[in-house]
Amino acid sequence: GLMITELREAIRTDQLVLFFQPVVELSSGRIEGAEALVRWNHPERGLLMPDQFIPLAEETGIIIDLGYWVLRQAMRQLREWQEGPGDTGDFSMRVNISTTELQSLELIEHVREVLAETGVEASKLVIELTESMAVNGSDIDKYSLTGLRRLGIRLEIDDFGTGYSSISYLRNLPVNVVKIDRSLIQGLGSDEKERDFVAAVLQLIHACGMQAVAEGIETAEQAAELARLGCASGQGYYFGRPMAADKFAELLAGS
Ligand code: G
Ligand code: G
Ligand code: MN
Ligand code: NA
Repeated sequence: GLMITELREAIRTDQLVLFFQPVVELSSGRIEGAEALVRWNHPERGLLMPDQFIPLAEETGIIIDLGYWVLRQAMRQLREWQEGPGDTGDFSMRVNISTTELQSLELIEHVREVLAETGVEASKLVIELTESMAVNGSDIDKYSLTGLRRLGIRLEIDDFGTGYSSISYLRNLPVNVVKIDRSLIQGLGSDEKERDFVAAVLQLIHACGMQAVAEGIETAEQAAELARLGCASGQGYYFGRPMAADKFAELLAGS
């Protein structure tokens, strides 16, 4: 269809654009990284959100090229910020990948290539995958996950708490960071039970030797509560919405 042709064209002609949302160290409020989120600047339809084209890209396999574009663009941007003003010493960049990418034999090679090309240290790249992708456990998935870890990049479970979470699987995953889904963060700040629940989730993550990031933080109370509970990092509208690169650079320069 038309949309498929357009999407291929969009990748080739740089109609895609990355937005960046800050990830903050909760104890200090310092910006410690960004999550790259793709948009499509469509010539007629304006700025399209990922849910309007990522599913199509997945179905058609275009996601492989799209993901490669996102990865390269994100690492180029990181390199630029590393060389610019602001404290970017341990600044990291998060990139989302989808099932098809994880199952592609090219993924590891793409990551290796982009790191070599941009000169970004592997430890500054965090790849976000969903719970079901990590748990699924096909041989190729395991191959990709171990291969990525061997390169020295960090792996993060996205949207934790929304999939089927058996407690025991988490321990055995080759994952460094767990991002707690915003549905678990929403009730924080008003309700004692919600706080106890999030505290238990954080304990689970820490008991697995992993780091926690909370997403969907919308209020100062939620940020303070999470810091008190020992959650290392946070993300959400309270700290900043996903924004264009030049806006993000201003934020960084002022930090
Ligand atoms: O950008 P927004 O906040 O609307 O993100 C919506 C969803 O799109 C999120 O679940 C996010 O993981 C996904 N998404 C955003 N950018 C990318 C990308 O570059 N690749 C993949 N596979 N998913 C993305
Ligand atoms: O699935 P993933 O976590 O990659 O998706 C990120 C999505 O979450 C983006 O669409 C982004 O706009 C959205 N998001 C980021 N912060 C907040 C927040 O504080 N509240 C809400 N409701 N959505 C958020
Ligand atoms: Mn994400
Ligand atoms: Na998420």
